[in-house]
Amino acid sequence: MSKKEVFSVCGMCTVRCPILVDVEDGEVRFIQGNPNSPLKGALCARGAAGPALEADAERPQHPMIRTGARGEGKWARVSWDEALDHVAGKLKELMERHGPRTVLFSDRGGPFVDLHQGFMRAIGSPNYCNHDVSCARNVQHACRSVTGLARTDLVYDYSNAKHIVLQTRNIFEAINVAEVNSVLDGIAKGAELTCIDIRATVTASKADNFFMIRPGTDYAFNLAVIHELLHKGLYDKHYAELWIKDLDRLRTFVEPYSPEFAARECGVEAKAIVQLAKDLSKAAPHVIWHPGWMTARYKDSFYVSRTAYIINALLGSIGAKGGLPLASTPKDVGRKGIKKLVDLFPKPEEKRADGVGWKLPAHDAGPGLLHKAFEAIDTGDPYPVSAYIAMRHDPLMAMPDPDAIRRIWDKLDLLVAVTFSWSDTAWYADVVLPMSPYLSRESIIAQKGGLKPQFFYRQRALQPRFETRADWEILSGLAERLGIEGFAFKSIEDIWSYQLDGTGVSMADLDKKGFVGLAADPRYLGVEELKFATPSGKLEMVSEKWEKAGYESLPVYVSPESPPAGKFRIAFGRVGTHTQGHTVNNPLLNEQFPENTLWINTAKAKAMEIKDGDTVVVSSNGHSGRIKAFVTEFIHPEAAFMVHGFGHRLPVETRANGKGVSDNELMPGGLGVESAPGGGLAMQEFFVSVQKA
Ligand SMILES: Nc1nc2c(c(=O)[nH]1)N[C@H]1C(S)=C(S)[C@@H](COP(=O)(O)OP(=O)(O)OC[C@H]3O[C@@H](n4cnc5c(=O)[nH]c(N)nc54)[C@H](O)[C@@H]3O)O[C@H]1N2
Ligand SMILES: Nc1nc2c(c(=O)[nH]1)N[C@H]1C(S)=C(S)[C@@H](COP(=O)(O)OP(=O)(O)OC[C@H]3O[C@@H](n4cnc5c(=O)[nH]c(N)nc54)[C@H](O)[C@@H]3O)O[C@H]1N2
Ligand code: SF4
Ligand SMILES: [Mo]
Repeated sequence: MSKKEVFSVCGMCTVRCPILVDVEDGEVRFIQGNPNSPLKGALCARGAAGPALEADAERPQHPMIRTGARGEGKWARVSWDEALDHVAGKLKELMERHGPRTVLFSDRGGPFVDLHQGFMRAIGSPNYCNHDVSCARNVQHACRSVTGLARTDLVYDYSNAKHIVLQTRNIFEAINVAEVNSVLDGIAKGAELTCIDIRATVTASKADNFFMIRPGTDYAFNLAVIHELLHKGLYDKHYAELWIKDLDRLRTFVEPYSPEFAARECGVEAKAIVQLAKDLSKAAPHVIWHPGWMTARYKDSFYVSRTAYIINALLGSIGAKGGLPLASTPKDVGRKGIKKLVDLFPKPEEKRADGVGWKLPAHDAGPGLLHKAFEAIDTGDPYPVSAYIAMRHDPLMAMPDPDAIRRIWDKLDLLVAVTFSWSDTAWYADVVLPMSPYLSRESIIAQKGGLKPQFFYRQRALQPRFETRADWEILSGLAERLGIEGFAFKSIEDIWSYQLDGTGVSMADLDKKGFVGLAADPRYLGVEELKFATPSGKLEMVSEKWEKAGYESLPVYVSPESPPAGKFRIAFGRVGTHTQGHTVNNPLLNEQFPENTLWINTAKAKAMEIKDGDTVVVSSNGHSGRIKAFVTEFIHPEAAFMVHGFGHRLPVETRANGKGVSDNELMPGGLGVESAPGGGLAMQEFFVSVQKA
C-alpha cells in the first residue's frame, strides 16, 4: 500500500484555495484545506466534491475532432498526436493567410494565466482575453478610474474592519473561503454588517442592516450616501486634503441626490440612509464598502462600483487598516517576483481586435473585452479573426444570447475547446482537447499580492484517469508543432525553474508548506505614505483618463424602467453548492442542488395565481423554460431571480441534462448591451415573461 500527502490547490472554482490531499494507492482518500495556510484547513462544499469530478466518467476522456455539423455531437476519437497536429496545422495555415493576430484566445482568468498569455505572446497574437466582461470588468475599471490601481491592488481587510457594507455581494453563498472566514472574524470582533441586495440572502440573514432595494437603483443609493457624507461634513477632511481631487465638483454634483430622493428610487427609508452615513463616519477609516464582484448587470454598473470607491475614499478607508489597504508586491517587501512566461517573447505590435488600447484607450489591455473580439469575428473589422481557442471557458453558458454567439462563431475556421468537463462551448467546438482535472495536473507557480505576498503552486496528486493532459502539456505540444522552441517545454520542472530563477526561493521551499510567504507580517502604510497611479497621483473624483476617452465621471442618474405587467426584471447569482455552469453535473453537487428555481415575490405571485412550488414558464428571446417557482416575500417585486449555470441540454451530461433554465438564453442582443466605460456586459437589463405552466 502506498500513501502520500500532497500539497496542492483546489480547482473547483477560480478562488484556488490551498489544499492538502491524502492519496492512497493512487486514489484520493481525503482533501482538506492546507493546514499551514492561514485558512486553517478550511474547504467549501464544492472543494469537498473534487474527487467526484475526478471519478466521473461523464467528461471528455480523450481528444476529439468533430465529424458532423457544429453542435451535432458527432466526434472522431483521435490520439493526442493527431489532435495537436490537426490544431497546429490549422493554426499555421490561418496564421500564414491572415497573420498571427487572427488567433483569439480566452480563458477563465485566475492565478495561472501567465501560461496562456505566454502562449499567445509566443505565437505573436495580441488577442488574449479572459471571461471578465461577464464578471468584474466594471469593478476593475472603476478602481482604475478612481485610484489608478487594479482592483486586486487593494485588499479587503475584513478581520480588522468596524463596518462592512456588502452591496451586490453575497459573501456567504458566493464563496471564497478565506474571505468568508475573515468576514466572520470581523463580525466576531464587533464589525457591523450592512447588506444591500434585491433579495434576502444568507449574507442578509447575518447583517445588522438590510436594504432590499429596487433592482438597478444602487447608483442612486450611493449618490445619496455621498450627499450625506459631504453635506453633513461626515467625511475625513485630513485624508481628503491629502488625496482627493475635485471634491468640490463632486459636492456640487450630488446636490440633488438627497436621501429622500434615493428613498423614492430604491424603495428604502430615507432615515435609514441618513443613519448609515452616520454609522460609517463613526467607524471610519475601518470601513469596507465593497465595490462588488459579479457586476456585469446594468448599464450603470461601472458607476455603482465607482461611487463605492468614492465612498471609501471619503471615509479615508482606501489604504487604511481595517479598510482597503494597498496590497504589497514581492518588491515592496524586498523580494524578487517570479519570472513571467509572457516575458519570454516580445509584445506583438499589432492592435488588438477588440479595440482596447487604441479605439478604447482607457480600458485595460491585459484581458481585453471578449464581446468586442466576438464583434470582430462577426464583422472582420479591424481584421479577420478566424481561429478561437476557448480554454477553461464556456462563453455559451457564461455570456448573453448564446444563439447570437453561435451565429458569430459559425464564421470561424477553427474553434477549439480545452476543458475538463463537457460544456456547451466544447460541444460546439471543432476540436475538444480534454484537460486533466486539477487533482491530476500540476500548474505553474503563481504569485499572489496581498498584505503578505506569496508564491504557491499545484502538484499533481493523481495520475490522469483518462487520456487527459495538463494545460502546460497541451500548450507546449502546440508550440512544438508550430516550431516555437522557446515555449515547447518538456517538463513542468523546466517551467518552474525558469519561474523561480533569481527569486531566492527553491522548489524545496515551496514543498515544505505548499506555498512560500515572502513577508513575516502584514504591511500597512501610513496615510501619508500611500501611492496612487492616476495621472494626478490623487484619488480622482473626476477621472482624467476616462474623461479623455469620452466617458463622464459623474453622469446624471437614470431611473431604471419598471417591468410591465406579467413581466419581471431578470436577476441571477450564485448558490453555495455550485460553481457557475460547470459543477451542475457533478454527482455529489447535483444531488445537493439539482435544478434552479425562480424566486418571485409573494404579492406578485398571488396576483398571477402562482403558488410556491408551481411549475412556471419563463420566456424571452424566443426561448421558454419550465422552472419551479420559489414564492417569497424576501425578493423585490420587480425581480425574478435564478441561480446561474443551469439549463444544460447535452446528452453526455445525464444528471444535468434538462434540469432548470439558463438565464443567458433570455437576453436578446445581450452582447451589445454593456456598461461602456467599464466594459462589463449588462445582463440584468432584460425583462422576462412568467406564466403559470
Ligand atoms: N447570465 C449570467 N451569466 C454569467 C453569470 C451569471 O451569474 N449570470 N456569471 C458570470 C461570472 S461571475 C463568471 S466568472 C463567468 C464564468 O464563466 P466561465 O468561466 O465560462 O465558467 P466556469 O464554469 O467557471 O468554467 C468554464 C469551463 O472551464 C472548465 N475548466 C477547466 N479547468 C478548470 C479548472 O481548473 N477550474 C475551473 N473552475 N474550470 C475549469 C470547466 O470545465 C468549464 O467548462 O460567467 C459569467 N456569466
Ligand atoms: N458557491 C460559489 N461561489 C462562488 C462562485 C460560484 O460559482 N459558486 N463564483 C465566484 C465568482 S466567479 C464570482 S464573480 C463571485 C460572485 O460573487 P457575488 O457577486 O457576491 O455573487 P452573486 O451571487 O453573483 O451576486 C451577489 C448578489 O447580487 C444581488 N443582486 C442582483 N441584482 C442586484 C441589484 O440590482 N442591486 C443589488 N444591490 N444587488 C443585486 C443578487 O441577489 C446576489 O445575492 O462568486 C465567487 N464564488
Ligand atoms: S472556494 Fe471552495 S471551490 Fe473555490 S477554491 Fe476554495 S475550496 Fe475550492
Ligand atoms: Mo465571476
